[in-house]
Amino acid sequence: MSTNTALFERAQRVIPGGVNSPVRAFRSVGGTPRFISRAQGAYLFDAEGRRYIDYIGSWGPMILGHGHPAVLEAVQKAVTEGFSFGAPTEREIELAEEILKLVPSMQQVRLVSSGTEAAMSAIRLARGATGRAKLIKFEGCYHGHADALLVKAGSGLATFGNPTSAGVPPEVVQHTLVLEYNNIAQLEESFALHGQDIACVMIEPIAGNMNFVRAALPFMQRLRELCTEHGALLVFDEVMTGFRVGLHSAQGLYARQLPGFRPDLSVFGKVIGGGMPLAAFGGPAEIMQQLAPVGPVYQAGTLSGNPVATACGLATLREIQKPGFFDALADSTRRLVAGLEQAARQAGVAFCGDSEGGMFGFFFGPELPQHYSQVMATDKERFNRFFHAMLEQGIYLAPALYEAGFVSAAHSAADIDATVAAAAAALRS
Ligand code: KE4
Repeated sequence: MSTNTALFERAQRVIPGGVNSPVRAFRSVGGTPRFISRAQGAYLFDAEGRRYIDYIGSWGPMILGHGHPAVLEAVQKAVTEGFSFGAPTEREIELAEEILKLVPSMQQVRLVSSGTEAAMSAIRLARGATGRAKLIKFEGCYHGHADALLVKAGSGLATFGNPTSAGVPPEVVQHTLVLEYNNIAQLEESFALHGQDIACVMIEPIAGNMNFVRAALPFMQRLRELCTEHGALLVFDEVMTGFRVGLHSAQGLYARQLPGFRPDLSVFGKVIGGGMPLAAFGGPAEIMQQLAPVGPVYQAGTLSGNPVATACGLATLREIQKPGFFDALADSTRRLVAGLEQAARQAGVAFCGDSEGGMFGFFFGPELPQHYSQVMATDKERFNRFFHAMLEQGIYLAPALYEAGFVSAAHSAADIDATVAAAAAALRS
């Protein structure tokens, strides 16, 4: 049996950083990543045979838990029928119809293979549909690694972003403006300066890439108004929140509080693939018809709508629609956060948390951050100590203070209680 350390050393010889996605390398928290050999229900098992209660859930997709029988059965049947055809299938129609049934802001949807691809394509579509070039995103929000989105705030609102990654030429991000999340004044000023040139505003409605930060209602309402006033498209990046924070995603939460509220375009991923490579973007038919082969905006993908991935996603979406699914999941997640907060209070540690549906976050600080700089001002050193103390007790949390956590339907009350007990011990250390 190889140890995690041996596997990590071997991996680093053939894969950059030993991982195929940076956050998995534990660089933010330090230490050796766990190489997972299998998973079942709420649990991961690493190469050394250790069991962990899983609060990553593959960064969101595994809302049912690992190895759900209905999903397994659907995928096993699909693979016997064929892995990929490069031709349309009925199941792509079924999945599209299922997604549109649950997302009334969309009349058509295009399936792709990753959240990055979906977000990148949504921006190209917004630019094509409006004939404009500029886009607004918010500091701390992550929409995948397309060049135009790897950008940090410029110096002041009049200036556009600077690349956050090597290999992205400045001219590629010259049309991207980065604002502070929840900052209405900056929204007003940016639209006053650039309103007629803005193709879209892309936002994580609950920012899971800042751990867990909600867009405040007045902010979201003003954002919707300004986009409408200036003819810019409001794009909800629901790759993480989609079918995770509720059956009707984050946009359903805002529509309940702001009657008639809807984004213009939406991006989905993670849960809709159930753990297989599948993502999507969609919106009103008049906008979606701008996409090839009907319209002038090109977008394509060899494995888009892959028959095995659509089987996995469809089985997952059918399960989460069962009566009481999200009530039970939300209760479980709320109990977890309340337990962690209670443990922190008893330990005299500044700590706060929040959750929506099966997604949660927590911070070592006195109050919930409203934007990126407040998130980064929380106690990172304390977070990292807590992360490792929990990992040692068999609790696998997100290995970075800016990442969200995820509970599945497979997490039992005993799992939640065990996690809270481990936190009490970890917070005393
Ligand atoms: P992917 O290309 O990784 O499928 O999706 C990109 C993406 C887009 N939009 C949002 C809101 C996202 O959260 C993501 C990806 N999320 C990260 C977790 N923060 C995936 C984990 C990783 O990068 O390995």
